[in-house]
Amino acid sequence: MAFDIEMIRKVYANYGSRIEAARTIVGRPLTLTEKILYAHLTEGNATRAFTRGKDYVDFAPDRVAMQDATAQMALLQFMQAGRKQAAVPSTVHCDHLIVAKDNSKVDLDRAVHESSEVYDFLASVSNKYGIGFWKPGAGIIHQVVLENYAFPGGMMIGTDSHTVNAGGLGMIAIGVGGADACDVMAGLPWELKFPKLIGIKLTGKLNGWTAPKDVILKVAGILTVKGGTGAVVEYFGEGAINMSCTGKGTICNMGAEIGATTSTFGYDDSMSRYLKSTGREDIAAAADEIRQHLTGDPEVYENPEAYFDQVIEINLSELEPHLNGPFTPDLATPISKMKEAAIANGWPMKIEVGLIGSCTNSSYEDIGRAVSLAKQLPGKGLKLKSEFTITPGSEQVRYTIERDGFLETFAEVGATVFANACGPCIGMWDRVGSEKAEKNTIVHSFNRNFAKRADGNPNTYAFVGSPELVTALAIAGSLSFNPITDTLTNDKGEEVMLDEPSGYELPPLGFAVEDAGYQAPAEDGSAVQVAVSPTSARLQLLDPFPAWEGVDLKGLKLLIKAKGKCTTDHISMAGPWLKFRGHLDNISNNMLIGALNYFNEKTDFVKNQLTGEYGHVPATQRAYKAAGIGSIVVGDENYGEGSSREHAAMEPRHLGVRAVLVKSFARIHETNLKKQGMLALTFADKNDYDKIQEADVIDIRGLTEFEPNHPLTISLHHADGTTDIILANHTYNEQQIEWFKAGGALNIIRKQFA
Ligand code: MIC
Ligand code: SF4
Repeated sequence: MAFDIEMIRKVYANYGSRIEAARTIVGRPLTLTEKILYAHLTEGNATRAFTRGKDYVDFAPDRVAMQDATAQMALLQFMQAGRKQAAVPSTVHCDHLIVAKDNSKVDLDRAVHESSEVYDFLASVSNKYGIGFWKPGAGIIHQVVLENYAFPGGMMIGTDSHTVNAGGLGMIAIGVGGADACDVMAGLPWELKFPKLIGIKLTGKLNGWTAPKDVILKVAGILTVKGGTGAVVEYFGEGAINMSCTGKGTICNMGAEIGATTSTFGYDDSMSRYLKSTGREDIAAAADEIRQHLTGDPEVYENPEAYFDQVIEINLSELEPHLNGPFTPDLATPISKMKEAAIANGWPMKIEVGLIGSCTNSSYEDIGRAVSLAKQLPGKGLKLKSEFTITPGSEQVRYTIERDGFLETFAEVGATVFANACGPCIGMWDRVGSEKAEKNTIVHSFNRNFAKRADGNPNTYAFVGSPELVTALAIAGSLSFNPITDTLTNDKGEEVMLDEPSGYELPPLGFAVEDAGYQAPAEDGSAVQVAVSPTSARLQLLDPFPAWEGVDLKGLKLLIKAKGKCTTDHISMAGPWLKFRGHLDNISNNMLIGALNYFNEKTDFVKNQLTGEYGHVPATQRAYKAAGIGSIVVGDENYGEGSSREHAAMEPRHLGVRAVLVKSFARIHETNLKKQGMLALTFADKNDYDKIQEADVIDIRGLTEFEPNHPLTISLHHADGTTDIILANHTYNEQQIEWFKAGGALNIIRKQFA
């Protein structure tokens, strides 16, 4: 039986009437996205139609998911909210803290030993507050959620940007910062600007070497890393119906890489098959009963231009396999053009490592198709030319692929199987020799490939592709290989071709698992003690941030003017820093160390305006803090792109940065800044970015009249005695202005429950 089936039945019982009310109010047929959103209004039945891209709306999500690296901060905040139990079904997943080095068993044992303090903390908080706990080794949050918790038509939030993966099972699933999760677990509404809608019509059918991954790689190429900002992407058409549920998950997962709020697909037979094969016949039956509500209205899909803000059409029958990268997930190259592109750009042709798995691509189908290639090696007289690794997404998948002989085949060709965890995808990869910072190429089936992400080496060129393409490339060992047209020379000197990959959508013998790694919480957790040692290096209870002092902010120093791409990986790096995710002061020592200083093109090297000397960003900021001086961070386009980690907002807050002024923001990061009581501002005129000088002293005016839709005024006092006055826009609504005034949203919740 499915988890929380009663909750799901309750959601479905109201579905028809909620959608009817919405259709009447909106006065036209509805997209799936609108149906799910209107069915989850805090107020119940819709009483007004919302304007996309404009209205802030209160929603009541059905559930919350958190992974260990973000759950620590989310739960430290939740512990202050004064609730006895999480108000909605919630789960914690231990997946981010396991370093991939030797093999799954050794790596897992090491992690359990090294991170026991954090795991014990998460387990006891979960136990106390009625939260389901998935132990280290159980799998990656999004795979475990897809297998156990996602349900068509549901709405969830999760403290990880790839929460959107659950769109593969027809949910609206959205990545948020821990403070948002804290609100929902505290029973408060969750606020989101009503999204714009991008419709993607899929025609035809995937075939040969092309995989679901190629759909999103192509979409990323079209829309770029910013193109989905503020929008939900809804896929439809016969191509969607022809695709597996887990393939849909892959597409939705990587929707995070185009900045989309989330992506989703209408309920269909592939979802029903997946639900049944993962032991959730009850959900499939319940969904079948309200099937028409769990997909967009037929009029919408017949005439999408009239209902979506933007429509893209992709013919799957003609789609080519793609490789995206390096350094950004939207640089899309069809495999037939890769050789040319690599030569033209000087990308290292030789592939050192191929890595498959991750939350994006570790379904039975993915691994099965990859194994179908590995199986060909002995018969064709071929060997892997690159190293090859597999990170299964969950213990259920791992157990099943072991039973079905896949792992044995991988072992025979010399592949390494890492633990069921994020591993190399999040820089938890102890890669031999990476400290030498040699220029080299890797290919993987993960979703992100920002500089330094996988192994900390800025000279690793990482390309993203489907598991089957990554496997073929690891066999060939070269970026120039196109498996559709090219031959490989075997051990007898013959030219051979790889046969097209093939595999089952779902395990013919069904999924199996011995210990999935789940730990249910106590019925009544009130007696459970949660201990945080005051001397711990990894956990630190939170002190409330101070409230706004009630006056304009004057005399702020420019901390850094970041140039170009500044993702959350640049602002709060992962990898070795993940171990401090529960200790705000310690993790603050990584603040912005990856951002490029506009004035000297160096990372982690900024001018301390008090001494005139150059130094590390965190140390410089600590000096300002010690002197009681606020500061400001300036950034470029899509600042804070990437992850949901609120550390990227809490660290500057903790160290005394007052405002972040950029050309544009990524959605989750902007909200995270607001939640933590920071000023998140954008240049009214993007050219004003050029007016910011290295030794500027900055005032922010208009805060005493801070109100929605009114820009603030910024004075830039330059070192030469001149001043520029510019305007800064913001998207704060009344509620968010209250967060700013209170010094952070949590200060308000604390009072409510005090
Ligand atoms: C990521 O893929 O970058 C992460 C690590 O999963 C993050 C969350 C985090 O930083 O903990 C994400 O995508 O939100
Ligand atoms: Fe983990 Fe990578 Fe997925 Fe993030 S994208 S949840 S780090 S596997």
